[in-house]
Amino acid sequence: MQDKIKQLISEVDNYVASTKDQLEAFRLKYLSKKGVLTDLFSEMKNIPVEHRKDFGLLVNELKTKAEEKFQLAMTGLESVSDSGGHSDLDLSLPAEPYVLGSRHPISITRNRILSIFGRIGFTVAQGPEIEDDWHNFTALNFPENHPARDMQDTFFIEQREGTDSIALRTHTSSIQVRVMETTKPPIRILAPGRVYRNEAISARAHCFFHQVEGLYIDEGVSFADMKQTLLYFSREMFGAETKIRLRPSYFPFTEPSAEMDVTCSICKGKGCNVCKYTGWLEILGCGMVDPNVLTNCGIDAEKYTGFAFGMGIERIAMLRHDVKDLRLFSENDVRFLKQFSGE
Ligand code: 2U9
Repeated sequence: MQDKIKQLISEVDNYVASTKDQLEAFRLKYLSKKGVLTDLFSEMKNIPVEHRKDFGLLVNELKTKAEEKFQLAMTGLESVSDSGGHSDLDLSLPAEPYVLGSRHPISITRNRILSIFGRIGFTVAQGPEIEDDWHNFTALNFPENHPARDMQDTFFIEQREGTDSIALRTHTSSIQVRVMETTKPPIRILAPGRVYRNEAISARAHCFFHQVEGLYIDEGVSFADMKQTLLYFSREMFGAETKIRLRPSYFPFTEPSAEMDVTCSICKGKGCNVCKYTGWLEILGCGMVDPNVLTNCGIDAEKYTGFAFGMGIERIAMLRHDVKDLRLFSENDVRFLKQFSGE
């Protein structure tokens, strides 16, 4: 009798059901009320007491294996049709879609700025983040004792006597110096990129941020050209009704220099807490390229003039998206980042 059960166990082990009908036959043979197992359990009382335990263990093994085999085969056959064992899977259906991330708000804002200036002929230039003193300071007319050249303001990598230092660029103007050194005007470029300043990190300041600077050099370029170019940019960026105003300022690399405000796009110039009830928002600095800078970069300052401007991308993104803390842009918290979509 025990040999018979062992043979049944081996049969169950090797059993393969290809159709639901075959599996039903298996169920009827082993697991139904009139099946082998019911017979074997009722046989138990006829087994001599000294063999009953071994008999019981074998019948239980057969029962467990038959049940497991049935469950497994059932799951396997669920996707197989009764007629001929073809799969129900439709392999032509599209795959599960990938969950897409979203572009970073700094990239979205930078791309909008580049696209607006791109439409009036500005191309994009790039340069290294680690710069020498000449391209970051000296060529741009920074006096030797200017505070930006101080450890307090700039991250120096190698600080040497005189004007031989290596530092993380403090503005993307160094890109424009490199282009001017190697290109004959007309020059009409944008210089986007990350810049570094030795500042304590807070909601309003960070040790790195992003800029877009622009430079236009040709014969006869005037302050009026700059004003009109920046008015075009402001209207494209902040809306067709936007007005601009220029306030006199000072930068070592431009003369004359100005800071530019746009009418607050939140309150349309009426005054609100974003513009601190002035109706105006400061968005960029600009000016006519100082003739010393042209000369330093090998451009004839008698023949050519040019204008330049620079803006912080974080500042523009904060105004546009009402972000109150600069640190959010560099913390990579997806709850913040996934709120932005677009270009
Ligand atoms: C060259 C000559 C002149 C670029 C300019 C500014 C004015 C300016 C600031 C805005 C906010 C920097 O990001 S910020 O902190 N920039 O105000 N930048 S003119 O002038 C140049 C650049 C290159 C060869």
